Amino acid sequence: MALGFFKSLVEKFTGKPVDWDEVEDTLIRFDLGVPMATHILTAMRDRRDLNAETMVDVVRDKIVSALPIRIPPILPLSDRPKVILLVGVNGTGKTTSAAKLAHYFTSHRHTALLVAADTFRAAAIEQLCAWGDRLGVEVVKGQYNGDPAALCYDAYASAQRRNIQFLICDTAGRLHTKSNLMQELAKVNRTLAKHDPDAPHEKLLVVDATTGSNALVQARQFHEAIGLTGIIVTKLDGSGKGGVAVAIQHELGLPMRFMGTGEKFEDFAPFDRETFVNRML
Ligand SMILES: Nc1nc2c(ncn2[C@@H]2O[C@H](COP(=O)(O)OP(=O)(O)O)[C@@H](O)[C@H]2O)c(=O)[nH]1
Ligand SMILES: [Mg+2]
Repeated sequence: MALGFFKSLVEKFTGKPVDWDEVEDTLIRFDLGVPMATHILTAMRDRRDLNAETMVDVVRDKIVSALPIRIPPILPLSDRPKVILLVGVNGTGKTTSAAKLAHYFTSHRHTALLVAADTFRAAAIEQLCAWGDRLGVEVVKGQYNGDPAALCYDAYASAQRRNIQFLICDTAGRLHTKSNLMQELAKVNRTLAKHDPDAPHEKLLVVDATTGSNALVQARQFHEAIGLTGIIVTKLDGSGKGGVAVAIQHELGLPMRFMGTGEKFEDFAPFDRETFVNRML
């Protein structure tokens, strides 16, 4: 059964010949990326029994097989904090996702500490502190305009001293094209690595599903600059279907760790292939 996004296409082609241009346009609007869209089109052309319904089956099959069945959960380390760094461009949902992650871990009986390492905007520090109050999770904050690397370094020491399992660092939004800001992130990483050579253990790019294929460009550049370990896709409750996450997985091999589906802290879940694909189609 075709749902939502693909429904109009199915209605259009039921009992009619396939308009390949229209199919291609629809696939492009999925933000799956050109290689993936081409792969799907080829598979469709190879189907002898192609009709509106089998067309959706092909899309589903191809998307499903491009995504991992299951992504291993992020588990705590036994002897030291696990550091999760959230990065991305402005407004994608980093601060909200930091709070959601803290809630996710604490609701799984783990301990977490948030770090307000977006020192660019005073409002960002307040925003994270407000989340911390609401969730009962402590927030380490520094000076407005302070050095985020030094702040993360100190926060790690604090987390380690108190046996906190997860240290979640929010960072300032930055354009992937600004190399000085990318260097600042690299410095945060180097500084954290002085405590633990493997830290940050997770470097997650937060991408907004509504920005479409631009998220793939962001992923390429952040990955090149700091070596990402995965992505969090936000605003899947909006008009974006998150196909770009499939493109990012396909091209860069970066798993989608979590899905954000709203502004509340509970609108957040680990990646689940079925849920994701059903939402998409
Ligand atoms: N609908 C929706 N809104 C979200 C989601 N995640 C974040 N937001 C909203 O997006 C806006 C920017 O989020 P914020 O966390 O401040 O982004 P940041 O600049 O990357 O830190 C805020 O209004 C959030 O409430 C989501 O999954 N769904
Ligand atoms: Mg923020």
